[in-house]
Amino acid sequence: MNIGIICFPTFGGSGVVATHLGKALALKGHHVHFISYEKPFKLDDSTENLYFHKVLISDYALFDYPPYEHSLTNKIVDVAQAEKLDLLHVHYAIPHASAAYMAQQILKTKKIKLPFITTLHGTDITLVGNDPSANEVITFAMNQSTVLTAVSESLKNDTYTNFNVKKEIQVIPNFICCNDYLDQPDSELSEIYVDGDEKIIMHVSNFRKVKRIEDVVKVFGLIKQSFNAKLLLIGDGPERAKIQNLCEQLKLCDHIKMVGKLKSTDKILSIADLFLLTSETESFGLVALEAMASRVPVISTNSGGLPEVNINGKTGYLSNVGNIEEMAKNAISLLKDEAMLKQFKENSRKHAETFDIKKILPQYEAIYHRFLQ
Ligand code: GMT
Repeated sequence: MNIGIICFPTFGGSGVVATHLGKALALKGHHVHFISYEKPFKLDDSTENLYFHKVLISDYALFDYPPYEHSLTNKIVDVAQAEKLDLLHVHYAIPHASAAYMAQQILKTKKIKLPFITTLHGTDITLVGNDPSANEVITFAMNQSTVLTAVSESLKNDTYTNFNVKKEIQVIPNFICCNDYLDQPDSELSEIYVDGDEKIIMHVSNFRKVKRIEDVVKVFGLIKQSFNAKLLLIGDGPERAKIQNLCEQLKLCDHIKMVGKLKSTDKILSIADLFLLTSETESFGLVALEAMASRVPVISTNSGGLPEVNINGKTGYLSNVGNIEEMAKNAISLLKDEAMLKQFKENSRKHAETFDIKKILPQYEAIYHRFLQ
């Protein structure tokens, strides 16, 4: 099949999922065409059957805001004709679903059919899409999608609650390739980061407000009172300066390492003892799943789709948003009990395996085949 994939190329779960999906499809012999304004950061040059088409954005003095959706639509139409696309799979509804719809209508005038599947990822529904400035367009585009999927039951319910969506939403969860994650802590990284008997607490995100990283720092501060521990903060984003200030205020700077953005986290996750995810809302929490695949239990909030990923009392613990004391208490009791920690590590890996790409890919392929029929 010739498949077009639209996604954001930047650091973020939706782009990661889209890229891994594209790579897996290419390995199965499909021709996969990524369309975006930059090459997705996880896409390497060397894979057969994978192509990247860059959206060129018009830059003219009249535009304070260059019309990206317009340029994207044009690119979809071009690629669909040149590469004879059978279907389009758009990740993150804004502005990808409405661009896909517009491209579909243009192609229709040329007697070309282009079905499109829209995968909802989270903030396109819970934050950005829910804004009055976006609601009408996104609702229309979701209803016009040939197939609509969401990455968790929670996101599906949020979509029906917040939008007048008539279309059936199929839940296809995020996935990981379990083989990519290590069995044992990476010894080189342990040498760099772990000092003696230190416990490693980890957080990975794009440092946006929704992640509540100040809670990560505060939970760590409480853990630090019971253990020799270090917090590794991986990623970067708008909240970074605020976090730095808080570390200084709490006199934790010597114990917190801002590692910055990493292209891949599979190795560094292996050296963590616990993973913290304190988000206000999280449609799924792909990073939590990645931690679990690395045998790292997760202390998280219970918001959005997190309870579908992190099983309370088995792979980690869930708490209400902002309940720093409870999160710290759970982390400390888990770190104190070696046997229980070992059991949680095993449970985490086992549960992560239920989200392996081998189980999830066929669900997308089944949809694609339905299109062709
Ligand atoms: O978390 C982010 O800010 C990035 C965002 C994205 O669109 O890349 O992540 C969302 O999609 C991921 C992949 O489906 C989910 O695992 C994340 O939970 C979701 N983020 C939120 O809902 C906040």
